[in-house]
Amino acid sequence: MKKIKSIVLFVLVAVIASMLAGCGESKPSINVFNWGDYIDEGVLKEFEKEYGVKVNYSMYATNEDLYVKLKQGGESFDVIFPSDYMIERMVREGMLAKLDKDNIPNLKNIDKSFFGLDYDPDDEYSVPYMWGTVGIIYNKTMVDDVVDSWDILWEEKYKDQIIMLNSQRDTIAVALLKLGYSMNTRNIDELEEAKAELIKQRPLVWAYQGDEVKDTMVGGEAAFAVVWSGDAVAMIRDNPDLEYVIPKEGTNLWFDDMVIPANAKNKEDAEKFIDFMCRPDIAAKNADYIGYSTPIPEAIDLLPEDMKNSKVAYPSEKEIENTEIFRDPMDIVVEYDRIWTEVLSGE
Ligand code: N2P
Repeated sequence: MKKIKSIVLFVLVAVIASMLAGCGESKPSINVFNWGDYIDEGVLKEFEKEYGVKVNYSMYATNEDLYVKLKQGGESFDVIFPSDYMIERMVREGMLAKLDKDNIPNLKNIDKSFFGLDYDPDDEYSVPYMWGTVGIIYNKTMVDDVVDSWDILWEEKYKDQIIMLNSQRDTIAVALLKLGYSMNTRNIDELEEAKAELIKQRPLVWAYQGDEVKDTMVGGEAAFAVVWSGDAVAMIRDNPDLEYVIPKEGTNLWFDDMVIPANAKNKEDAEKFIDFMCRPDIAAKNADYIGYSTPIPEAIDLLPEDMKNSKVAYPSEKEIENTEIFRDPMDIVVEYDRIWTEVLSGE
């Protein structure tokens, strides 16, 4: 009798265990691949709770890293966050899926000025996530000069006090702007001149940094850094000695959007996720946490006063008059790769 009881118990435990395992398997999931420091992970938890969809979250550092990872295959992703020029390239190369807008009703919350931009003229593939500018952040206690030009990043006296962005497109653009050229030039001589400027600047540069720049500047370890505006907002919040400037030669105006790769395995839940991120309360929570600028006016209204009124996050039309949006370099992308490798190796 005792033996029968324990057999029954064993079978029962085995059945429950296999049911539980089955539950785990059937829970849907999405693979979300985003820039580092670019989401409030609490928002991911909220999505998982509300939709019963697990989010597998991983991160990259630059558009180029994202592109390479996608091309390598292996892993597949359901939502990624490339910038304008990279979206244009990915569409051209058939790497993205067209969105079913019926599944993204919260698109209506996005300001109309973010639609119809050159990188996705019919808004078929991308949903705006964050936007911003590129500028110079500097520590007012370490700099006496007026900071209003990219030229200051080539001043001998600031040797080892300068941080440049560890991002090929952004850094080559700074040199092009300094020279008075378009950041979208297709002229190889101009690109070569930009390369020479960056190689000339190298001995003055303490490091080429990505997300680490926030700790460097907040900790007062360098006088200047080229940064994305949202990171500037986050840094100024932590160290009021810092100030952000858009140089007079102009700068890059950028847009990072949510898109779905063509080989995504769970497009339906990816669209739910994108829709969730466009809810004003969620977009506000996220933008406040990361410091970046949301394209959703109702979300801006929900932000704390200091953030809502930040000229760094929400510049006036006039302040961004002298800006350019990156375009896909198409065939000359190989020149960008070559130039960047040569700049980093100092050749
Ligand atoms: C956040 C990266 C922001 C990307 N760490 C700017 N395009």
